[in-house]
Amino acid sequence: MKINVIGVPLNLGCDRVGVERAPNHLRERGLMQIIRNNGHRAFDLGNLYVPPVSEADKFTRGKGLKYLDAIVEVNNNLAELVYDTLRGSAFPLVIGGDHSLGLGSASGVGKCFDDFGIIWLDAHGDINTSETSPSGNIHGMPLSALMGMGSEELVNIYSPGNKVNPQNVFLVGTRSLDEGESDLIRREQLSVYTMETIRLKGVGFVAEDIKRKLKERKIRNIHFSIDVDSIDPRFAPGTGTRVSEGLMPDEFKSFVDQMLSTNLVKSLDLVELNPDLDVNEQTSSLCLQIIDYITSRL
Ligand code: 6HN
Ligand code: MN
Ligand code: MN
Ligand code: MN
Repeated sequence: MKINVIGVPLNLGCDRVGVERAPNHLRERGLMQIIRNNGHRAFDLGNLYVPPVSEADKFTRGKGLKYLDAIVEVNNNLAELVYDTLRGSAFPLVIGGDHSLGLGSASGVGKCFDDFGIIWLDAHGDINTSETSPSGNIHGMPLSALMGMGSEELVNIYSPGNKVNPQNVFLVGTRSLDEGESDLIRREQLSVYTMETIRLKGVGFVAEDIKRKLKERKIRNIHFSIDVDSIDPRFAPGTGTRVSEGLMPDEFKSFVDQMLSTNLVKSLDLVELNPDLDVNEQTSSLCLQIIDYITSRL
C-alpha cells in the first residue's frame, strides 16, 4: 500500500510545549523504515507549517478558544493534504502534535467519503465546545466541531457545516469527561465505550459491538483517531493529559487489530505523544511499536 506520512507539529491546541517535537522524534527513531519494512511504499510528506504565535494571540478570539486562527489555518491545510492523499489512493498516516489536528484530518476524509465513521480512541471525549471547555484548549473540542457543534470557526473548517453524523461516531477508552461533554453524550445519544465498560465486558465485546453497529449503519469507511493517552500512563507516561486506569498495551493492540480487520479504516491519526514528558523513551518506543503493528496489518 502507499502510505503518506504527514507530520503536524502543533502544540497550540493543548497549550503546552513538547508535543510538537513528536513527528521529528519518531522520524529520528526510524519511523519511515519501520513502515517500509512492512512492505509499503511510504512517503514522508514532511511537517505542515504552523504559523508563529505570541502570547497576545492566545485570547484574540475570546477566552474559550486559544490560538483559534492558527489552529484553523493548520487544519485547513491538513484537510486538503489528507483529501489529496485519499484521492491518490494512498493511506494518510497523520502524526501529531496535539489532537486539535483531528479537525483537519477527519474533514479531509469527509470530503472523500460521505458515509464515513470516526473511531476516537482516547481517555477524553474531546467534545467540549468553547462554552463547556474548562481550559479553552482546542484539543478538547475537535470531535464536537466535526459533528457540527460549537463555534462556527471550528465547525466550518475546510467546508461549511458538520462533517460526520453523530450516529457514526464511536468513543472508546473514555474515562475523563467534563460536565458539558456528558450532557452532549446524552443529548446526542453517542456511542461511548468507557473504561468502566471495557473493564466489565472486555475489549473483545466492545470491538464486536462497534463492528455490529458499523454494519447496521452501513458505514463503509473509517477515520481512526488514536490519542496515546488512551493507554494507561504506566505504559505511556509521555503525554500531556494523563489519566490513570487506561488500556493495557495488549488490550490496546487487540482493539486496534479488530478495527483494522474490518478493512474499513482509510486513515489514521496518532496524537499527543510528548517527548519532553517521556520517561526513558518509553512512550515513543511504544508509539513506534504501535505504528509497526498497525502498518503490518494494512
Ligand atoms: N486530549 N477535557 C479537557 C479539556 O481541556 O477540554 C482535556 C482535553 C484533553 C484533550 O487529550 O486530546
Ligand atoms: Mn530524543
Ligand atoms: Mn484527544
Ligand atoms: Mn486525550
